[in-house]
Amino acid sequence: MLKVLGRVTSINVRKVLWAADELGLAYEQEDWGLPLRDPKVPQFLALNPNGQVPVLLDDGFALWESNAILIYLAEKAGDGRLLPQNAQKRGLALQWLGWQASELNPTWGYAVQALLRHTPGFEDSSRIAESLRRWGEAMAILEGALADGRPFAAGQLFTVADIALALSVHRWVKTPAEKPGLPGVEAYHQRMMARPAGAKWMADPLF
Ligand SMILES: N[C@@H](CCC(=O)N[C@@H](CS)C(=O)NCC(=O)O)C(=O)O
Repeated sequence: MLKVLGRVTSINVRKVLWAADELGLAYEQEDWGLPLRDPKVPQFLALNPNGQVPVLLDDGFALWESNAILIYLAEKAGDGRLLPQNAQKRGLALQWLGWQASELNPTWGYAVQALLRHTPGFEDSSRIAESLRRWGEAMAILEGALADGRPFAAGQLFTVADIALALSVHRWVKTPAEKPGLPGVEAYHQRMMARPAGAKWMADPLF
């Protein structure tokens, strides 16, 4: 059986669990990651030298990097679900999957630590404002894409990109701050929440 190593409070771990649920795959989840279980120990570093979660174990095969795991699961069991075979549709799904990690994800760090996690040391109001400004600019790009009425990031098919984006959007929705209204993004969040696996992995207190 598949094993997912990582704590469910991690957005990157929940990406993998959501994908496995969408595909109906059986798996075991094992808590790793601070503060539950330090991944920077030899046993874990042998699986992922970065000492980060998630790691997927599949019959002796170990894979890290959440987006690579999403693609692996879709390739292994999707049969067209989660990752289209058509080159252009697949390209768009991978575009948004990459955009979430490289463009959107780096914007929210300070604001999330300050406003959502209340982490000591994250009280600088100018840095909170700067993080929110950059996050809002990135979210406006997603709003612009959804403005044409498409149900999913890459078009008409729910893909791995939607899993990564929906978890990010959920974090945006849950962050208490003055934020620009993004009606397309809010409707998208509702659509993702309406999926059983979405409701499961975006349920309170997960954000
Ligand atoms: N690029 C990596 C990032 C993984 C990552 O940043 N994981 C965080 C949790 S979201 C982590 O392992 N933090 C250390 C810990 O939990 O102990 C991926 O997408 O898998």
